[in-house]
Amino acid sequence: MERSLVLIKPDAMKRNVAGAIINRFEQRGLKIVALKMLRMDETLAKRHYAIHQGKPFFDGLVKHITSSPIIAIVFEGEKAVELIRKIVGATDPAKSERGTIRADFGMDIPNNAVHGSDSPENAAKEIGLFFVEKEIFNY
Ligand code: IDP
Ligand code: MG
Repeated sequence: MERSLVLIKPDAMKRNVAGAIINRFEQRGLKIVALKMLRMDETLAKRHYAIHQGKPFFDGLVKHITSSPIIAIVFEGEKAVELIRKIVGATDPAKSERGTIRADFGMDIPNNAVHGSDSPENAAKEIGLFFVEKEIFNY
């Protein structure tokens, strides 16, 4: 079984659609094995988005992700990383396929409702930023 990290981003939190978004993943057979609500600080945001350091949108990205509490979730399932990216849709909600989370809940590129890890390697790294192993359940 594979694990991946999902973040419900501040724009979705502020629009009260976290539950509706989490439901999308559960409906596709993904199991919640860890979950917490937290407000990311600048240090955590910069670590989580380290790959984008130096890009023109980096500062805005950090500002957005730290602008309200978020929900961090570890989902487990068969090919969880790839399946979650499919359920989430393209980065730009305007270009996301119909029925994806970003097409249905995203507003624009910065406010695209969710984060999903892009590879099993990055998923493991990202999960480690938010959770210790004893917070992740086997059931
Ligand atoms: P992803 O979330 O689909 O994996 P990434 O390229 O990893 O997309 O970018 C991380 C996040 O940074 C995106 O979800 C989006 O919110 C934001 N972002 C990406 N590209 C841009 C941009 O060109 N302008 C503003 N924000 C961007
Ligand atoms: Mg990404």
